[in-house]
Amino acid sequence: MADEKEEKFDRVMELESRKLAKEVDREFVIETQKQVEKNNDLIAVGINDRLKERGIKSFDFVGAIGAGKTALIERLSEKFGPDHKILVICGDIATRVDADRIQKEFVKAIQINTGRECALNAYHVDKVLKNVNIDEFDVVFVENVGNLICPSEFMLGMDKRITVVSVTEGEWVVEKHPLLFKMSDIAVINKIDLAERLESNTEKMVKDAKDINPNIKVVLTSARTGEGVDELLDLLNT
Ligand SMILES: Nc1nc2c(ncn2[C@@H]2O[C@H](COP(=O)(O)OP(=O)(O)O)[C@@H](O)[C@H]2O)c(=O)[nH]1
Ligand SMILES: [Mg+2]
Repeated sequence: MADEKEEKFDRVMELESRKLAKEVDREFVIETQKQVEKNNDLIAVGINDRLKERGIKSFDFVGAIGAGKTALIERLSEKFGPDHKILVICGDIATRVDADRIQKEFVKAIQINTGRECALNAYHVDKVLKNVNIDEFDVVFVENVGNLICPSEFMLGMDKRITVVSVTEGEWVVEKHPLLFKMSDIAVINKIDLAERLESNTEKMVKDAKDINPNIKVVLTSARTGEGVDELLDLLNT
């Protein structure tokens, strides 16, 4: 009980330091945040150089909890097949459920528990890559902590960012998260096997993604039936 109180108090302090900082401190807080983002980008560039020079393909998946990121990574790993050695780095606040689901003979899954952090950053990925023999792998997937807000600003040094939304999240989910779709190369609209039943307006979701980012590639998938997964694989490979 005492611990719970302390935890809540810490949280309030944290929010205060950022949002309620006295005017004189506010500049300092913003500067520090900018420096953190700049350092993140430098680490991300280093990661991508290391992977590219070894010919390793790399992809990071962002999306809300339950959108189907793990299910799609499982499907894609199967498609790459046992002749590719795959490393998956999964971010989650507390559990290793996803890593356990993904792990296979030719897929090594490493779970990062971020605790209170709502997104992975390049430092997390760098640390993992420095602790494995990356020359063993042909493909790296990263599954970010489930949410559509915090990951936007932190690139992870992968070749392509894939944002996954599902038809169950409602047709406004894309337009509500413009920054993330600006920062993504591919938008996946998943669970299309449920679209008819939910009367989802998938055309609006596709249009919103294209309006936000004219360069984005959009693909409709069902990780349940496998529909669209080959198309997604083609987009990863091009
Ligand atoms: N019907 C349907 N269910 C799906 C699909 N993709 C994932 N799911 C289910 O949705 C739930 C969440 O999927 P998961 O991959 O864990 O989502 P994540 O939190 O984004 O990694 C699981 O019960 C999956 O079986 C899909 O395309 N169609
Ligand atoms: Mg998952």
